[in-house]
Amino acid sequence: MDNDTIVAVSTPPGEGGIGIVRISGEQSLQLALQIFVSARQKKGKNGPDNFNPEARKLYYGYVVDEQGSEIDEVLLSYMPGPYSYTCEDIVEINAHGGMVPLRKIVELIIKKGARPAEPGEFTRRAFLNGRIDLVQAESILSIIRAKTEKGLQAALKNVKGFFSEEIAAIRAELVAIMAEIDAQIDFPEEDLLLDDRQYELLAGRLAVLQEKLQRFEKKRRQSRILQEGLKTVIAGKPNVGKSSLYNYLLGEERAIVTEVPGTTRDLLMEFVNIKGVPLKIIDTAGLRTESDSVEKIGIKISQKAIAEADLLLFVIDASTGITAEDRWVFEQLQRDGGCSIIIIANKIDLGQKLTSAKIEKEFKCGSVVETSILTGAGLVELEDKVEEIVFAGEASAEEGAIMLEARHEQLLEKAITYLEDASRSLQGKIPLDIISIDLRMAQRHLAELVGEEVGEEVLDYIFSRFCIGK
Ligand SMILES: Nc1nc2c(ncn2[C@@H]2O[C@H](COP(=O)(O)OP(=O)(O)OP(=O)(O)O)[C@@H](O)[C@H]2O)c(=O)[nH]1
Ligand SMILES: [Mg+2]
Repeated sequence: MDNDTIVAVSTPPGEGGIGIVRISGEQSLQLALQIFVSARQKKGKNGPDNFNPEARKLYYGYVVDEQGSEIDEVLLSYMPGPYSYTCEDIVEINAHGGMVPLRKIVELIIKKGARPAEPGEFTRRAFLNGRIDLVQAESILSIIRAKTEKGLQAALKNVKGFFSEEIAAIRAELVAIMAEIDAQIDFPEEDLLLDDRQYELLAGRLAVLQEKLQRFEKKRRQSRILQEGLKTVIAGKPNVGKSSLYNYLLGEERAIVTEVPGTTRDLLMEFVNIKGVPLKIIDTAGLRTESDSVEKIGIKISQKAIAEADLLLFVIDASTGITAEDRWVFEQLQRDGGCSIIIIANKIDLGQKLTSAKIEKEFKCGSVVETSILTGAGLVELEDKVEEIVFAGEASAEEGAIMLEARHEQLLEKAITYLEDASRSLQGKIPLDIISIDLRMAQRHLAELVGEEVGEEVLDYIFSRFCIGK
């Protein structure tokens, strides 16, 4: 039932300095007091029945089981609704961090009458009780999962309601336009019918809304990168320094580097943080046509990774010049839709047969950086380029980024399509009641975005991705 009192460990599993048990619901204080003895009570300074915690204060004491033995030394706080995370009465018990005492405390509370919380249920209650909307709830998940400072800032902005407010403003304008159109439909007297200029004005207002929504939609790529990491594949013929570059970006000797061509055979993958951008960085086997059977398998796997990359780091040897093998590798990197390529002319310390201009002329694609992993030349420039590509032409994450999930993108897309249909109908002077239907649909999708018209299944899906205790 939805108004049950629920309980869970809200800190991550494993050992920690402290762990927190959270209880939410009408009975939370009453249940907690059945297992808590304050230090003052213990010393006999207060009778056992008259401990009554004030809101938002910390009380030092002990959790005791039915036999009266102490389970843990704890701090208890009470946050009465509606001024709490869930808008319900919440009690939090800060205990020592081990899983055993924490589990024991949860068990005791359950015995007294609470039920274990489901994943995301605390946040779900915050949503159902109207404290946050759905976008904010989802952003809490993004905060939990943020891999970098930039991702965190973007998610935090959503939680504070930035994105929701923008959507609310767009909806308000949409509702105003709908009201004007409905007035026309309801009272179609001669003098109320729209003239050309009014049609144009309305179309203009719709175009502004469309543009605003499209700007959000574009942020999806950035969000995905901040959430999942930019899939970055280092590719090139054997022995050009791919694994050396991988190790440099990771800051540790993770991949084997030798002067033997064909050293790397397996795919190696790690997350790194380059200027606040999370990269899921992948080192691959050098690509070549002549190879033994083990290497052939490695090459196959490399090709698959290349096909799925967001960013390709194509490494060539600047000291020897572009070879037929490089050209063959470059062909492997080409594909429909394209993705970003940075060409890395490495080993410049050995003398340069190649200039950036020559490389650009040859490949006519991507930007070129000259590096020496041995001396460190050009590596800062490379990091700058990566950042530039991720935030190409857009404001950097600090001001610009917001977190958009696939669900948001789909709804934004649908709302935009309905607005486009409405604009087209306005221009074609199609009867107003048809335009009105499109606008209503657009508005409905925006309502679903913030969770106003959303089904149980969608909620189940969203909150199931949370951990228990959040
Ligand atoms: N002089 C010089 N040598 C380098 C540079 N970068 C890498 N090397 C050397 O080139 C050799 C090959 O480097 P790796 O990083 O193993 O090359 P790879 O592209 O991963 O090679 P495979 O895994 O065989 O495809 C090693 O001996 C490295 O020390 C550089 O900038 N300058
Ligand atoms: Mg290698």
